[in-house]
Amino acid sequence: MLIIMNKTQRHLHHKEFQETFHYHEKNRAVGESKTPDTREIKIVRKVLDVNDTIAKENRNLFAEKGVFVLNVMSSPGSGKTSILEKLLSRIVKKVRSAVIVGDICTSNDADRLSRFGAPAVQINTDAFGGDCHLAAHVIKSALGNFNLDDVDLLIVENLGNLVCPAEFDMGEDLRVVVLSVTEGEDKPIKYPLMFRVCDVALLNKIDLLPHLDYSIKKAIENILQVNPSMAIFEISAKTEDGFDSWIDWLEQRVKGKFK
Ligand SMILES: Nc1nc2c(ncn2[C@@H]2O[C@H](COP(=O)(O)OP(=O)(O)OP(=O)(O)O)[C@@H](O)[C@H]2O)c(=O)[nH]1
Ligand SMILES: [Mg+2]
Ligand SMILES: [Zn+2]
Repeated sequence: MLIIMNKTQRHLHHKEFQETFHYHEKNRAVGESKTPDTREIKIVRKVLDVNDTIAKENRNLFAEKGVFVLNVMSSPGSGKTSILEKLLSRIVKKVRSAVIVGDICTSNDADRLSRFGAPAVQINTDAFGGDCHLAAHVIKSALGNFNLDDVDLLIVENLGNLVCPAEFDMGEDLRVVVLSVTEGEDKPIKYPLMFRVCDVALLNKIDLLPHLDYSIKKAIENILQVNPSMAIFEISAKTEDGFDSWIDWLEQRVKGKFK
């Protein structure tokens, strides 16, 4: 049997949603929106509208300060931190970088990334309900840890999750999705929103291909079916295969913003 959840059910795990939900419940007692469906859709819209407003403020601030912002997303363990370690090791001397990492618990990833000399801030969402994504207001409050005048590239590693991080704009310039070859070729068509909103897909862990029944060709077809304009790089964070091409491409994008 196939059960399709509605949009409201999908958002029930978000703390912001629940707060807004209670607020509306109170209003309903004094005669606001009546039908459950209408009310629920309105609430979801409101959460995302508030986020978009803060994302716009973040984006204006980044433009004013000359900061290029990357939002790196994937399912848990696809290799986001490993890729960022290799990226930072190559660019940190020429591009003034800073890092924000989101996880439910632990500072493992910020510890790994701070070894390269760029300031790194770990956000743990456990303290505010275990949220499974970073939102614009969280990034805004983390910015107080940096002097943005000294930052050219701000790298955000989102929580490991292929679903709701795709819905929350943070004011970034570029969205990166990492898909490792151990996850199966069908993820782009199973989680289409993530692949629709991203600008570049990094097919990671290609060093493992000899051990797997995995078709890179099929994975690329699936990505392009969802997002025909996606830039795609086949890489390995272990061997650094493909890194020259994807970092050249990234540098062009960063330069493009400030031309
Ligand atoms: N063989 C191989 N292993 C990799 C590669 N990239 C990452 N790994 C391994 O995959 C595991 C997860 O890597 P992480 O970089 O921690 O993944 P992540 O996406 O940051 O994980 P979360 O932050 O927990 O979502 C680690 O054991 C890495 O060593 C790769 O290109 N090849
Ligand atoms: Mg990580
Ligand atoms: Zn979430």
